[in-house]
Amino acid sequence: MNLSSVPLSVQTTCAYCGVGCGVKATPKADGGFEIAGDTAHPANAGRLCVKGSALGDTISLEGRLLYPMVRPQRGSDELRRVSWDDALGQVADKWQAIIDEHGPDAVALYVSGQLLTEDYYVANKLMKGYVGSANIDTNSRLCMSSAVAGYKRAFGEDVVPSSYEDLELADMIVLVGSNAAWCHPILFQRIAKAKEKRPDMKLVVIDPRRTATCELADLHLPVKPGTDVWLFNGLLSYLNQIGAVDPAFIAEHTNGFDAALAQADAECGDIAKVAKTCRVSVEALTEFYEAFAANAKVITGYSMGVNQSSAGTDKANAIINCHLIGGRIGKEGMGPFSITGQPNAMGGREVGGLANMLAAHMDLENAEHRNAVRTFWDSPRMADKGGLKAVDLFRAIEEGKVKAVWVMATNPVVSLPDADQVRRALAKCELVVSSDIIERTDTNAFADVLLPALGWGEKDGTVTNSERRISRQRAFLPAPGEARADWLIISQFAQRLGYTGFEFSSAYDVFDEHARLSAWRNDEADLPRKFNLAGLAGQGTQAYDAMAPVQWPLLAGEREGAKRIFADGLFSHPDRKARFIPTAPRLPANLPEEDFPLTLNTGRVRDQWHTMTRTGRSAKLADHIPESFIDMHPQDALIYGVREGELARLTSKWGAMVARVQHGGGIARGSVFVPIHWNNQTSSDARVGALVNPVVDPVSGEPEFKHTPVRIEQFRVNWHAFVLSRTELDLESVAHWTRIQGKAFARYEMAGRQNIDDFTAWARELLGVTDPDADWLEYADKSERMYRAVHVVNDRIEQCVFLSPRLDLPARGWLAGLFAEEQLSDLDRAGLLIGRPMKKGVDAGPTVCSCFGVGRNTICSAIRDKDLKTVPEVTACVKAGGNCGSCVPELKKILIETRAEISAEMPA
Ligand SMILES: Nc1nc2c(c(=O)[nH]1)N[C@H]1C(S)=C(S)[C@@H](COP(=O)(O)OP(=O)(O)OC[C@H]3O[C@@H](n4cnc5c(=O)[nH]c(N)nc54)[C@H](O)[C@@H]3O)O[C@H]1N2
Ligand SMILES: Nc1nc2c(c(=O)[nH]1)N[C@H]1C(S)=C(S)[C@@H](COP(=O)(O)OP(=O)(O)OC[C@H]3O[C@@H](n4cnc5c(=O)[nH]c(N)nc54)[C@H](O)[C@@H]3O)O[C@H]1N2
Ligand code: SF4
Ligand SMILES: [Mo]
Repeated sequence: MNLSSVPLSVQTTCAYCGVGCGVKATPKADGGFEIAGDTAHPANAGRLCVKGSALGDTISLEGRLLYPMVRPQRGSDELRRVSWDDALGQVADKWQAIIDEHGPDAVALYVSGQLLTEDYYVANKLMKGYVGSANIDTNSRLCMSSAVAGYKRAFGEDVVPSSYEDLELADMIVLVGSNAAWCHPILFQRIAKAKEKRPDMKLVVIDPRRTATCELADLHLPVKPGTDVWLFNGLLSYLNQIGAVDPAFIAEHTNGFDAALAQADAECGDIAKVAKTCRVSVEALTEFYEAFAANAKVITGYSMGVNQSSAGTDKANAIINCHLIGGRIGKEGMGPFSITGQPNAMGGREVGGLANMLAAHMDLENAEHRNAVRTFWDSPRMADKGGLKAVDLFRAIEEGKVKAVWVMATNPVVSLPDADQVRRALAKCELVVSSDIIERTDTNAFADVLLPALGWGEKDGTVTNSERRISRQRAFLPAPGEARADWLIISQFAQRLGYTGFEFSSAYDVFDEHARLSAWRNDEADLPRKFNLAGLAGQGTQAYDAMAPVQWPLLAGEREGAKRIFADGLFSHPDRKARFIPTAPRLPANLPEEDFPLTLNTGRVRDQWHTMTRTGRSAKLADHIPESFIDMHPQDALIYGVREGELARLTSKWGAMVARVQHGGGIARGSVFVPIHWNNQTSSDARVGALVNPVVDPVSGEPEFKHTPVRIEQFRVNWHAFVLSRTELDLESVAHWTRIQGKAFARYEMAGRQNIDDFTAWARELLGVTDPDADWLEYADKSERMYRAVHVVNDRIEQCVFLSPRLDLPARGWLAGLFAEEQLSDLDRAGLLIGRPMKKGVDAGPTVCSCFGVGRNTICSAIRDKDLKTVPEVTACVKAGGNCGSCVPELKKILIETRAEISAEMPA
């Protein structure tokens, strides 16, 4: 890329979630970039959530993988830098040797919804059209493969029929298994705004947990985990009973109604019975059913609480059935809307990223489709059967059936279920290659060859968001080190293998081929697909570079794509009809039992992204939830002998982890919730994937991430401590630790078992201070076994450590502030030794608003002192919530709680 041609501001797309917000990156005088929302982008109209706003914090080169590396010895930490030529040569030789000896199914690619469409397209072409094996699967298998399977069963094609706008036009929105307030914040804000304008608009949230999303809901149904099919079968039966049916639509445009209804009636015809099974009140369930029937314009949005289940595909179809019965699909304000997670989950679906799909919405198992693609690609060897799905793929690797795996843009040692099995598999695999932007990850630790990819801000191409809108990601940074675009790495590899058809010279070349394939034979009667980018084919590099966000389908000559699909009642099955699918309800595959009495639910927190390789580098994002946790009901904690704030070990049949117990207030008895983000780079023992059962949905192959039986017990330690340090620590002697990124320092929360006799010696060793003359302040209370020490260099705080046998350690926020100061004042030194700030009001409490760094204490005090009564008043007073708005649901909760406290204190 020629940087002199880069305009002052570059319009690109956020690197994170499937909302797909437009971002404007503008260079600053100090060499950094100002990141702001793009007002011209239809997804966000200028807004960004807290993760998007912090993108600028994650573009530094610290920790980046910048050169191709090989690991001379398995299991060793040592990496050797090699040339691209060498690296690709080594991989190609070994790869080809394995194919020659064991056939094409002995090699595999494991890719990601975080690749650009261009990268994804080339990877698929290579495997399915040239290597001749469909052993290419993606982390989207773990994410929305159930939604894909549900759409395909119902519509004959994987098509999201609605647009974001429909969420604003709906009279009722049902969010099933979606914590949109934290996971799709800008979409959630659009819903919140629409609801503000039209307070009659109803929001129903179906989730076993009371999440931040529930703060906006008119009705929350805290269903028993895994019972969604009962709930929606019950709804289908109810809608039929009261006549909320469109008989003409059913007759003309669908098949299978009678069978689906009979299935629903059989077990779910009685509201009281369904309520009991789902563990919700009959009143609440009736309210939901009545509202669904009464409001024609209903959008049902669903996400991981639906997809990540051994009944995920049935859950999706049970929902779609309820829309089909009233013909409520593809029209303004209505439809079953799968909300995708990753920035390019949808692009992956277009290129056929899953092992059981073919490019451009064609089917691998369909000979006609295979022929069409073969001709288009002029491919020497087409795969003719589905490949291994993610969980099976890593099993086949451990069994030695797959002997080479190339992982791209995903971190399976953290994110797959039964994650210790993934470690075993990779340790056994003959050739492990990883393309990543970060050098040290849990997965890279097993790679023989590491290939440096271009990251966000450096790479060029397209992504498709949840509403089928294709947006450009554009580079505004030069390529660092020797990093290369993923599509280029794969193309060069393919050429080394001797394949022609990979002579792409730019992302545009790839995109154009992808667009042409989407239109290829798409007008023939036996091959019609809704997915069509004909209007973007042959547009030329300039138009591609300037491409505005656009939805598909986009037919030849069209400038704007379709907002809605299937309004004409013509679906993609051969008979052009949609299908009702009978969904027989069943419980999760593994249920709690004596040894494992609790159900483990896993998911996301507001300010972290997946395995934290990027968001974990931002101090701003670390504040909201600095450590992993086990959220549980206080009564369960009492029963199992664990206490809030203390560490506990969770164990399942598959693995174990350690984290801190918390009572967030939103969990029903019998369940615990643990975030997915922490891993071996950020904590000693908090990788929750190790516990997750590897059971998958029989249709989609998506794992059951939300329901694993576990037990909990105390994790006994003799002391708790934390360190703030400008240099990295060696944590060998510590029983449990978490590393938290600060501004110019790292914070370590830790706990240990060993008896510490000599505090000073222990602390100096931990902090790596060998100089006996170092400026070292300390305070020790031998009888209380409390200790604190501060290491000062040139009058500036360098490190500090605080230790106690209990959890009564001082607030970290105040200490973090001292690291921003060039010089410690006498007052600061005194405060350090007594373990609390000498100035008043400096403990802001846990961060609520990450954008402005506003803590809970500050917010509560303002509500009390200024008698604030609404969220806008709080924002006006303390700024919290005034930028990205991601914390507004939490502000609302704090406001309600504090106002309740104030009224309780008032004299009667
Ligand atoms: N902050 C943040 N945002 C993200 C991501 C991130 O890592 N961090 N990742 C992105 C990605 S890839 C994805 S896939 C999305 C995920 O977005 P979401 O699906 O909204 O997020 P999760 O937290 O995985 O799970 C959603 C909810 O499902 C509920 N649930 C569990 N079991 C059941 C059940 O049986 N029935 C029902 N109805 N609900 C259940 C959980 O309690 C949880 O609150 O988020 C995207 N956005
Ligand atoms: N227990 C549990 N596990 C889960 C889930 C759950 O809810 N519960 N959710 C699942 C879901 S929905 C998802 S989507 C997965 C996500 O899980 P992963 O995909 O494993 O998580 P990420 O951290 O996003 O991994 C992306 C990797 O790609 C690297 N990377 C970033 N940009 C680029 C690039 O441009 N090129 C290349 N080559 N590499 C890049 C990053 O450094 C990182 O190592 O987790 C799944 N696992
Ligand atoms: S909602 Fe946030 S994370 Fe998602 S695309 Fe928009 S700014 Fe990025
Ligand atoms: Mo995902």
